[in-house]
Amino acid sequence: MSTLTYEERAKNHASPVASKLLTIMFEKQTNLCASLDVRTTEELLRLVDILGPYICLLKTHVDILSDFSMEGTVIPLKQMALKYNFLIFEDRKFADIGNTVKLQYASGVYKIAEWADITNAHGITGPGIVAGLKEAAMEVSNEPRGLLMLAELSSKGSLAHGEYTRGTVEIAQTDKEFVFGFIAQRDMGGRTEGFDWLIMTPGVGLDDKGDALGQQYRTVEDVVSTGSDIIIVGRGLFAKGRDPKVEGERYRKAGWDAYLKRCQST
Ligand code: S5P
Repeated sequence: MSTLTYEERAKNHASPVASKLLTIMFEKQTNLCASLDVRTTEELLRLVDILGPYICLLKTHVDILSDFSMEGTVIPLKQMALKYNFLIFEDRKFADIGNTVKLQYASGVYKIAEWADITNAHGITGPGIVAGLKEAAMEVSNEPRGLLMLAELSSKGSLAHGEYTRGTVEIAQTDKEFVFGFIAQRDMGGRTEGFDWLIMTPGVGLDDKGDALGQQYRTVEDVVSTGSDIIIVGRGLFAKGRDPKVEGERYRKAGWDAYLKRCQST
């Protein structure tokens, strides 16, 4: 795992999106990504306005919104991203052949490539998925775009381990500029071969062990000490009875303290 500072990593990263993100992280002193799975744009924007100061990244699932539109959802989200200085990650989990994901990423109702700095994909279909998404990114956007591969999952009984995870890492190696990291539970290596992958880890919660549908939570300290660079927190921030402002600062501080501890361990 990397024991370099986010600032050091930002300077040398092969991916412009990763550099931008690492810069935000050290400037704002946060490695917290808020995952806001809510049903309306109003609720999404309300939470982003509270959590904005504490996050480096906002993770969305725009297909959950009942009222998605470019005007009503994307434009205000982009304004908030500028105001609070964070990037946007649409957690689309692409999983089809290259030609199909290219169309899904650029077109349809959501036009993800037009506005999301980051998206992600499964390795199940092979390296064509990276090539297809990259083509869409280059055709649609003048802004840098970045891709994360799903190497491991947080849910109970996940099939993404062992050979599957290793195969996904090999797919990630096919494009050093576009693929800059993984959704994973631990470090994925690669540093000796010149890769500085960012590890983003969901399934993080300080108060619960999991949910009734297979989600499993680990603590902030646990995931950062095994190689996570960015903690992805959803219901821990905004579930019923929780104050997102209080939890935003609590998770930001826990993530940052765990990161400082890791940097000092060398
Ligand atoms: O392995 C995974 C990968 C992802 S991207 N496990 C996950 O839970 N996720 C996503 O992280 C999931 O889709 C959800 O948006 C978020 C976790 O939400 P929480 O409320 O359980 O923290």
